[in-house]
Amino acid sequence: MLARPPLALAALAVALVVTACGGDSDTDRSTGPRSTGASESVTVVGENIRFDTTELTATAGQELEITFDNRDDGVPHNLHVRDTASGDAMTEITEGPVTQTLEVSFDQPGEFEYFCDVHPDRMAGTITVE
Ligand SMILES: [Cu+2]
Repeated sequence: MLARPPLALAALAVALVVTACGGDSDTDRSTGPRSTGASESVTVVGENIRFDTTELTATAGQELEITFDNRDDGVPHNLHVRDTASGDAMTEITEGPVTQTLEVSFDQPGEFEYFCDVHPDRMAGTITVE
């Protein structure tokens, strides 16, 4: 009977050390560089029938969340991205003001076009995937 409390304490001490180590590595993960599995995000504003950004970057194999902020009151726009890992990806053509999100990923490096289906000549850009 007398032997049990010290053993229990030893086990508790080991458990605390393990827990502390686990906590430390969690902290490292959240403050470290974003790596596999982490998603990237970016906002593209549509205003006066223009995209405010016509050059985006992404990493092959990583998800990119694009927020499209259509600020053109009463003007329909959408965001259409060519040749993503799952084919063309696009939001619905909707009159502004409206905010839409599109999640895309790319299998391999290269340059991929994005544009508005209503105004492809005026609203277009390139996503460079590394
Ligand atoms: Cu448009």
